[in-house]
Amino acid sequence: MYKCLLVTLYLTTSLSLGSQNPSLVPVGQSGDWALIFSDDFDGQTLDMDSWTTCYWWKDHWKSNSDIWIDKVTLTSKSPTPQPTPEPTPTPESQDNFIQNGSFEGDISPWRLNVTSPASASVTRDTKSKVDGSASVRVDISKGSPNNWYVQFRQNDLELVEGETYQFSFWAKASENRQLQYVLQESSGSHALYADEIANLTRTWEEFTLSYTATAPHPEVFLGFNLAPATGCTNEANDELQWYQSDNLIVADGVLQIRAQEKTVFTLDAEGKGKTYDYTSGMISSGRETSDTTAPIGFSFQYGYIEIRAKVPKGRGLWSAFWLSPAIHNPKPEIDVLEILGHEPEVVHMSFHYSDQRSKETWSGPDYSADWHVFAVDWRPEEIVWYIDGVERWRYVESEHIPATPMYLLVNLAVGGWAGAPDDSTIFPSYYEIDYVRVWHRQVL
Ligand SMILES: [Ca+2]
Ligand SMILES: [Ca+2]
Repeated sequence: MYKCLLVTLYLTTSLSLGSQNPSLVPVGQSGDWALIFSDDFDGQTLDMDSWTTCYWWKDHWKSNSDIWIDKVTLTSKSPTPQPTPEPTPTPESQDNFIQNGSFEGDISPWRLNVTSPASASVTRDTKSKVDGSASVRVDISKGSPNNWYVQFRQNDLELVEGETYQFSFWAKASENRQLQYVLQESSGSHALYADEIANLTRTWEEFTLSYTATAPHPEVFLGFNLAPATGCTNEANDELQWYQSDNLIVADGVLQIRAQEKTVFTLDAEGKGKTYDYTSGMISSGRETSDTTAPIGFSFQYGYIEIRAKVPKGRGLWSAFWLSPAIHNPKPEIDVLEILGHEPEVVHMSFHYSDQRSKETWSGPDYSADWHVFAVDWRPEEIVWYIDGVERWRYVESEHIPATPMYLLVNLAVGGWAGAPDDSTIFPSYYEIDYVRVWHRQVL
């Protein structure tokens, strides 16, 4: 079974090896090696036949769902005193600056803006409503990298300086999820005057925000940002980044994984709204679904795993290269390389099995200053870590050595074990990868 697996892997990956030098061997290692996986990042974009760009548990963050909105009002909380007091009470609806916030009949004052690759449609729903004869339902069929890619809005509002406004609406969703509601400039710099996140459930609930205009705002829209950002993260480590594939840049034979300050809102594993202040990137040769019967990109059992990389320096940046089981168990885990940006001269080498962790560190030069080669030789009886071709740690408790196929992961996390970034951390920062290779030792 194991030999069949290796043969299959060799055949399926040999296509991508192209005209590469067949005599490539691991740095510092002699012997007879078969290259079973290789990516030199020589193309214009990431090779999506070799990699996925999220963890397999990204299923948690599915964003396709329906959202209902009704009874939208924008009122002036502290109306300007009238010179002539009006004896008859004014109906509340006359104070509403929103046209057809009840979604009666024609909803043309409203518009749904959808930017590719997101996909969504809007309809009136006469079956579920808070007031009048209908609500509005937005059916999101595809998420997007940015939270404003599906936006339901009404333009042509004007806010008076010094006035306090109350923005209210009722909403629910087909599953627990969120939306962001905003009062924003509709031209110029698109200044965001006020914004809040609403955590929607399947039950109608009212949401409000109030805003005092600090200046005259002649061109304003009231909007609902409906599509949580696509991507994933690793919540188990309290990491601060949201992984998105636009942070994976391939150019000049190098993959750059970019960490940047960018705010996205999305859902956590429980479906509650959550905002991330950073985005970054990861690549995995594993699945992009939790379904373990689905084919996996590349996994292997035993081999020599090598990366040539230049890690970023800076507090809060956590560069890693590691292996995880193809059967989606959290352990065992082999960490070829972990470097925390505030101590870029320290390489962490770790092996996790059941709830145990064995680790060693190696202090060398500033690994952010130049390219270095990090490798692990995973054999049935031992795991050996190499830095620039020199052995730096050896784990020999053979009863704990993983005997299960594993896949590759390369990622740049923000926060978590590395702690939060501080004012000295530079964004964007880049984790640069020249190549990732895996060899099998030929058995004669
Ligand atoms: Ca209504
Ligand atoms: Ca390269």
